[in-house]
Amino acid sequence: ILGNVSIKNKIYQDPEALKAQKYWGIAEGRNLIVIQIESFQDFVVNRSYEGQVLTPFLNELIAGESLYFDSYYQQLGMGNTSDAEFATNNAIYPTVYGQSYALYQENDFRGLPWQLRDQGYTALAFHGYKGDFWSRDIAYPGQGFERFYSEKDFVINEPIGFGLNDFEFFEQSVEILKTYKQPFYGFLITLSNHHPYQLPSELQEIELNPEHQGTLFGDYLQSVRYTDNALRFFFEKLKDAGYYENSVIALYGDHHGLVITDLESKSILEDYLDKPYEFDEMLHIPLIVHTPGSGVGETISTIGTQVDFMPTIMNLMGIPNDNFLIFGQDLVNATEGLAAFQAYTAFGSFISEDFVFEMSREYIFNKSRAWNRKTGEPVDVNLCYSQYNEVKEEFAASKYILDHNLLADAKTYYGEFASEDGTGILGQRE
Ligand code: GP9
Repeated sequence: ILGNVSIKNKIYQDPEALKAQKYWGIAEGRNLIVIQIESFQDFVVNRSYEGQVLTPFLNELIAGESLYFDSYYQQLGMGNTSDAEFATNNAIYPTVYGQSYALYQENDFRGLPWQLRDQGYTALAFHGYKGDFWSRDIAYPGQGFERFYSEKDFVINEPIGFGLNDFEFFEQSVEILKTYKQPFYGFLITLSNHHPYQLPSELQEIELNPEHQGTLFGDYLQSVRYTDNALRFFFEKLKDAGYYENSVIALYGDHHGLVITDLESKSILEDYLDKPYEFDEMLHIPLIVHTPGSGVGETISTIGTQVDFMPTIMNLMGIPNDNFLIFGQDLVNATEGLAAFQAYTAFGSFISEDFVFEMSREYIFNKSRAWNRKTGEPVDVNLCYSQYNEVKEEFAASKYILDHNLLADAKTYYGEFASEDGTGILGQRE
């Protein structure tokens, strides 16, 4: 039973009204290249360490023709990196009752790869690790990817950490893209910036203070800079291949890299950031959408998570969404957002425009904490009670939809059960 759960921002989008939306179609007809960057947190963006810029390339990108979503958060269940992919491509929450790719491999999806295929795109996934890791190989056909290039398809030169290094990954991926006609959707998942961030010393560029040498924090900064360099290299390769001008390129972090339960990292980060390092900063990731030649550059601070990616990119690409059950919203045109979490903090914790609410680990509401998002001042948790309940209902509705495989026939389903007032509140269904 979905009950009175409102599935936000979907359904019956009037094509004329869509065209009036801000930035509608600025990337229409272009290739879509999405880079999911391993363990990439937002705090490194536009920041220096001892006078050394950590992400010079991303900073340049943000200062140019890019939308930078600076209040964007990860959306994971039990599937970690694979859940970041799942939420991003489907605008639905992954579950905490297993790994969504494996659990729902038989489901019918209507996510971004399918939507773009309907527009004549070829949808391709790239990742330089074992194809069966996180059940990607069995999940991707259902997700809509027509071909998955995994470890066995790459030449593993000079591996770092898990395997293929980001430079090789990008270079070889561009060569593979060249074998396809445009337009394509290339979904690329990087690997080098993976815990424990062990970069060969000759590739380390950041001069660390002695107290940060040999720490996870110090290693993370080195590794982040390496990945930033690799991204610059990738963009050069895209230009060489003639794809750059005709592409919209989105980049985001999949999830946290330094956890608050690692007390050494937490302590160093609190010094470095000059504020408490809590779950809200840990789960904070960047999203950058670069549209060369569009003349559009802006920082958008509406709160969102990876479930908001698909509606956001579809607005930019000028594609009406026919996936009737989505949980995200277009962050360009939304006036208010929400980031609600299931994992890496207590289930039901959230960040609203006003508050940060952290459910207690014992799931006792009165023991939970809340603070003002802007000032950090404590606030009465009771102010968060109704929103906490709404968040739990949203997660339950998302799980119901996945458990009952309702995504693909949602159009019919909506037509049959939608409220007549067009609010998108679904009726009862046994
Ligand atoms: C493995 C890579 C890392 O293929 O995506 O996954 P993670 O360990 O970060 O979940």
